[in-house]
Amino acid sequence: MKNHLYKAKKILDKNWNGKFTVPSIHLYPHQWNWDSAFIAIGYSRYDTDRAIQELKSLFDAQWKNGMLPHIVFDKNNLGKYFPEPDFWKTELSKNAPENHLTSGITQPPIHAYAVLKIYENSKDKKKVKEFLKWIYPKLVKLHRYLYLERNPDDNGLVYIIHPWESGMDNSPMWDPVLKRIDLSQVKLPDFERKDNRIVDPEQRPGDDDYKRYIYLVDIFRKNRYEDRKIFHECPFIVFDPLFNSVLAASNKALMKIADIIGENCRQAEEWYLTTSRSMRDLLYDNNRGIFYAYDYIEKKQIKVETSAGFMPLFGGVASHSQALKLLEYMNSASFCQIHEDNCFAIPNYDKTKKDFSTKNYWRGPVWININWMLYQGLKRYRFKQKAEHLEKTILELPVRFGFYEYFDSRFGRGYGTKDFSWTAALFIDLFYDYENSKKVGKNIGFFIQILRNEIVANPDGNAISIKSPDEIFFEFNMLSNLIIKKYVKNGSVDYRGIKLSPEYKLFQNIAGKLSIFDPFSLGENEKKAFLINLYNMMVIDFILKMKVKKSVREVDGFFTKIKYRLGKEKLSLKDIEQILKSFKEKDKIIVSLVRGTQSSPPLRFVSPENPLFDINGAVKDFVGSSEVLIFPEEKTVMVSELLKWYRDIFNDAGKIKQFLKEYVSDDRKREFLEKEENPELLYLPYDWYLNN
Ligand code: 9WN
Repeated sequence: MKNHLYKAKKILDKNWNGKFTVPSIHLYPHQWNWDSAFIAIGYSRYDTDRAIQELKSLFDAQWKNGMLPHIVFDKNNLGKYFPEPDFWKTELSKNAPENHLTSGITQPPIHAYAVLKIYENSKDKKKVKEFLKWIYPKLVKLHRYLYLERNPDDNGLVYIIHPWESGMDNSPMWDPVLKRIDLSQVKLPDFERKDNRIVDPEQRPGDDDYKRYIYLVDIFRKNRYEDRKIFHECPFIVFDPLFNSVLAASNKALMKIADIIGENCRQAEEWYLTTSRSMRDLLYDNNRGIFYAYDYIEKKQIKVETSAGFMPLFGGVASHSQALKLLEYMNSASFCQIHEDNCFAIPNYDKTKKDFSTKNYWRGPVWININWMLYQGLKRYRFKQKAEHLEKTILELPVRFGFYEYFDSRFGRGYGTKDFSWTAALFIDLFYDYENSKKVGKNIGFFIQILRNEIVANPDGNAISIKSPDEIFFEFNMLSNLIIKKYVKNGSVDYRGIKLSPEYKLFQNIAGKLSIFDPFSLGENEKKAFLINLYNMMVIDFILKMKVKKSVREVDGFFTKIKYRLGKEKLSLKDIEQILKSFKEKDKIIVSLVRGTQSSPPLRFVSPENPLFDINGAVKDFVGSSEVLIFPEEKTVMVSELLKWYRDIFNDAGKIKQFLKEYVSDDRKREFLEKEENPELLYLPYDWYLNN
């Protein structure tokens, strides 16, 4: 993947014109508003100066009333795009900037969010602080403009006046509103599209949509871009869940920026609270489990389900119960279920709708920026498994198919323009994220406890009277199952919750009795399940007893020096692993063990009745996670370093191929594993961070 990081940076270099980065040289040869914010996030990982310059150029063209235009035109590059300044005629507005040519509408205000990222990712905080001081008043001015001019009910819901303002131009969400615009009696200004000469028209918005886009711009021009007048005349006045979620996320970021430079952040906090409250109240539909756009003219929700409806996760707007419903709907056949065949991240529209299209622009394909925001949202709400799955697919798409503008939601193929800037930039961002998370634990930055002598972690439990082996077995299973059910959500373990729980107290008592229990007297299935559960529960117990904060690596000897008395023996995690390696499913078992790390599969209880079912489930999760990346086009398989440690089991690429084949859900990948004799095998670094 390093090679692709290089390619992504090269794309940004190619699209950089010395002042800003165009989204694409051919199709979009000017500066775009939210594109530049995503691009700056990518730069912030390796070139702070460029990231800053990108946003400085954009904000130089901010309107006098605070509006940030959706396009800033490159005067040296006119004539290649439509509509350009001759059509927008923004000079009609008293608010347009003097030294820049711009469009007259805006886009989702993700800039404060991007600015904070630049600060967080920078090495020279002092220098970036200067930039924060420069841009902070401009960000406030932008948000103030939205809350003053676009907030008709004063409830924090901000409206957009054009589909281009949503960034999701021909989203099916806008159909009901656009359809109401009757053009039969209207004399439209002359115009000529350029986009569908560069890109296959099948992948672009239709002419009916374009006519309406132009009709709306004509209204704005006639009203000299005066918001109050446009509000009364424009047939498209809509509360967009994406726009408002992005605004909420940016308000949160603005609060942090204010804090860093010593400004008062009360206003941003108030904006954040009112917008999110109103979104929860007015845009959410509990039956469907999604947020809808709201048609302000008809005063009703627009019941069309698109990825914008999940954006309240990104904005931190959704309540806990709403977030769970969003996850449920997002992770279903309507969008993309983990392990679903032929599923390439979250498409832009519900796949089960009859007008869903795998290739038409915002009517079904997969977009990297949208998936990147959903990934951030899933992480924010700690939906670990889904977040990981998404991270992996986002990274995979450009590697497999190229850095395209959008991707076919069924076959992954790239559409729109090639070498698209935000695809490259957000790939870079995720790549660094991914690499950094894998480095944790290798870097001995935290306190290390070196265990010289062995520790027995299950001293004799006198608190309970002697129990029979049967009772011990029963209670051990019951308590392990209960703890996992109660304190593991989406693969994350709530260690603090376990520590304080009555179940953990009881578990320790029963663990103290394991010295009178002989696991070797159990039947084959029961023994297998017991030893796996024991391993996983010992990991939890050791983490708590050793007061591990970030990683089991804080304890040198975690796997070898801490032991449980079991029957007549004292066994460490390594010893138990050794016993487990004697089972014929040793390959699956090794992969399914939960070592208290981010690279482990989500913790589950293995049932003594049918252990293989749960073991298979864990392996499937592992193969579906970012621990395994398969690139048929590049004839490459990347797997967790874990498999390298167990070379005695996974001795070569052939064995690994064989192993993965059974669990891969994507047809193309399975086919590749079946056919390819010699795939290149690369190992991914192990993520030692705690799975909490
Ligand atoms: C109109 C630049 C922009 C993105 C938008 C995307 C597309 C423009 C177009 O390209 O819109 O603004 O001509 O289709 O829809 O999100 O910012 O990449």
